[in-house]
Amino acid sequence: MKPSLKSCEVTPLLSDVIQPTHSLHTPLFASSTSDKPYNMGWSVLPKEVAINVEKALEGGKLLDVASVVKETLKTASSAPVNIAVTGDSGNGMSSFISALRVIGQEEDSAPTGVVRTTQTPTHYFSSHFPNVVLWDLPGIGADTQCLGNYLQEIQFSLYDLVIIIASEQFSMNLVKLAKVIRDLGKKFYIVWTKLDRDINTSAHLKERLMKNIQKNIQENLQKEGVCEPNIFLVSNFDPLLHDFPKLRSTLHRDISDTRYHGPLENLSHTYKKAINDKVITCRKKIASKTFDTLGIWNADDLEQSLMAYHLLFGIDDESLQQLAQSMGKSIEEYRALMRSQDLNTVLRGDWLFSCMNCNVVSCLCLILRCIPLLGGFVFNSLRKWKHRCLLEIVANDTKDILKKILTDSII
Ligand SMILES: Nc1nc2c(ncn2[C@@H]2O[C@H](COP(=O)(O)OP(=O)(O)OP(=O)(O)O)[C@@H](O)[C@H]2O)c(=O)[nH]1
Ligand SMILES: [Mg+2]
Repeated sequence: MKPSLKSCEVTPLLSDVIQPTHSLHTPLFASSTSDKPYNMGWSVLPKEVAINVEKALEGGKLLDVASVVKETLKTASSAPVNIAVTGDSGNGMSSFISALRVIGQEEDSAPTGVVRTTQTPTHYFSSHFPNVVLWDLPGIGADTQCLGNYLQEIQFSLYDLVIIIASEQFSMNLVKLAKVIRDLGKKFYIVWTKLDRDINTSAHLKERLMKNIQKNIQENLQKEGVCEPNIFLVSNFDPLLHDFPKLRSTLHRDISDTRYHGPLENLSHTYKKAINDKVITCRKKIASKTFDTLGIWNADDLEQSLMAYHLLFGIDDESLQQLAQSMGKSIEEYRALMRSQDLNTVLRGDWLFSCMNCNVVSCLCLILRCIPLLGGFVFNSLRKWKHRCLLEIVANDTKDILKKILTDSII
C-alpha cells in the first residue's frame, strides 16, 4: 500500500506554553535499513499443529486437542514482538526507550543528545517486557519530503506495534505518520514526552494542562480521520509518574494480544472446520440410515443416540472429566456450556424438537407408520430430522467447549 502523504495543517498547541527555540538537528540522516525486525508474528499455524488438531477431533479426543492448544499457546507466549519507537527527531525517542526499560544512563541505554543522535535503527531489550524488541529508530527530519523517504526506509509493516513520540508540538509529520500506520492496520500509541518541561512552563494546573495536550493531539488526528488513539503523557525523567504506569499496563496487554491473536484465530478456524467436516460425514451416515457406524443401535432411542453423539465428539462425561482435570477446572464449568447435557435440556432448549417429541406427534407417527410407503417415508424423514438436530446441538456444544479450552490456555 502506498502511504498517503497529502498535506494537512496542525492546530498549534497551548499558547501559554513557552516554546523553546529548538532544533539543533542536522536536516537529513543516513539511516541503515540493514537492521530490521526479525519476527513477523504467527499469521499461519504450523501445518503439523493443524493436522494434530484435526486428527484429535476426528477421533473425538478433546484431551489431545487441549494439549496441542496448550503447547501452541505456550510457544506463542514467548514469540518476539517488535515495537517501533518513532517520531520527529529530538522528541525523546531514545530517552523514552530507557525510561520504559527503567534504566539509567550508566547501563546499555540508548544514546541521547540535543543534536541528532540516533542515526540507524537500534534494538534494545528489557527484563520488564520479556521477548520484546524495542526499536530506537532515527527521527523524522523537518520537511514533508523527508517523511516519504522515511516511510520507505523504515517499513512500518514489519513491526507489530508502533509508538509515536511527540513533544512540544504535535507536528504535521506525526499526524501523517499516525494515519499511515493506522492504514497499515497496526496498533499505535502516541506518547507525549517532556511533560516535566510543559508543567514547569505552563500557567495551568497539571490536570488541566494534560487535558489540553490530549485534546490538541486528538483534534489534530481527527482532522485526518484518525479517531480514538491511545495517548500517554509522560516525562522520560520520571519513568514511574504521570501516564507511565497506564502505558506499561496497556503495553503488556497489547503485547499479549499481539502474540495470541494469530494462533487463537488459526486454532479456532482449524477446530471449527474439523467439526464442520465431521458433521458433514455424520449427516451422510444419517441420510443413508447407517446409524450403527455412529455407534447408535436404536435410532429411535434419542437418549442413547445423544450419548453416542457425545462419545463421537469427545464430550461424554468421562472425556469431559479427563479434560477438566488436565485444564485444572471442574467438569461443571464445561457441562454448564452444553445445551445437550441430557435429553431434557435439549427438549427445553428447542421448542420445535420438543414438539416433534411430544406424545401426540409420537402417536401420529405410529399410526402413519402403518400406511404403506407414505407412512414409512414420513416416519424416516422425521427420524433423520431429529438426528440432524441432535448432531448440530452436540457439534455446537463441542465448539463452545473448545472455545473455552482456548481462552483457558492463554498464559
Ligand atoms: N525535559 C525533558 N527532556 C527530555 C525528555 N526526554 C528527552 N529529553 C531531552 O531531549 C533531548 C533529545 O532526547 P533524545 O532521547 O536523544 O531524543 P531522540 O528523539 O532520540 O533524538 P534523535 O535520536 O537525535 O533523533 C535530550 O537532551 C534529552 O535529555 C523529557 O521527558 N523531559
Ligand atoms: Mg535517539
